[in-house]
Amino acid sequence: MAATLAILGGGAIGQLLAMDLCQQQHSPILLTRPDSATGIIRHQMQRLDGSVQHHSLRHAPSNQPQHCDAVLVTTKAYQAEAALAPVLAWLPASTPIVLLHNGMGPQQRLAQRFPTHNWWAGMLTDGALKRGPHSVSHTGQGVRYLGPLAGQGRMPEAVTDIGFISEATILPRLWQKLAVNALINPLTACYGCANGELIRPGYRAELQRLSDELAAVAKAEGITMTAEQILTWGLSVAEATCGNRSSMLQDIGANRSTEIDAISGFVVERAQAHGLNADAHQHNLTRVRQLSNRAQA
Ligand code: KPL
Repeated sequence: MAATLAILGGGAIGQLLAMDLCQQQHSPILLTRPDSATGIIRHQMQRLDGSVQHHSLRHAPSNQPQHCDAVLVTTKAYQAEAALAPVLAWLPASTPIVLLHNGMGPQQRLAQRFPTHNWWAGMLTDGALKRGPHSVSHTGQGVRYLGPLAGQGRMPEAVTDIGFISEATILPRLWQKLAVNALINPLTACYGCANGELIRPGYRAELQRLSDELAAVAKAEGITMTAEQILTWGLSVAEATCGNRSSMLQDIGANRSTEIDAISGFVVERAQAHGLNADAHQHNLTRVRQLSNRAQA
């Protein structure tokens, strides 16, 4: 059955998911800034095989009530809470909200602050490049997972139609993605290099330290992942996306805020809560904040 999914966040991933939904005969709504104009806008997407597709997407301001079966949040981590505020004012509490940003922290804060809402979280590893406000390229096929953050409930089948695999417990997947991001994103941002550079032996000691610290923090949080697994995930994603510039490197280059607080910042915060050492992550947190302040000055 055709479903209406609202997408909050019109970046590369938001556009990619919206186009995938159209392709599967669903009707996404792109929620735009409060008080912006409503309208039908033609979007373009270049698929992995190079073919170009067009679909007309409904745009609607996020502060205007809409009928929708679920909300997919594809903003950056640091935007999620503010972007959701106008939506939570009209969204029925039972409608699932799926948080798909990198890193952690906003998921837990939102679920705690608004406990009556139906919170889900997910992660995807697709590569996508925003070519313009209405144009995106799918640059890498990834895997997509989602699951309830708190409580249970049903998710419209539309998410399965666009490749999401449902997990009863989503936290281990979120930690796995966090681990990959905590290894790749700060280092590529600090060294100004493509992801694939990190495979070189010169980076191995730094990656190993980050993996060791992260494994200890995850264990204290009840998540089983060894330092070896973390290092292997980091290196294999760096290799699979070797030509890519990480989202954090792109954010620094474009003078945007970065997701460092939800990535290294989250690791440091959880380490402190357990009295554990996370000096290597703290070092990355400090360096990226400095770079970001300099870029935005
Ligand atoms: O998620 C990513 C990002 O850049 O944010 C990775 C997996 C590191 C790919 O670039």
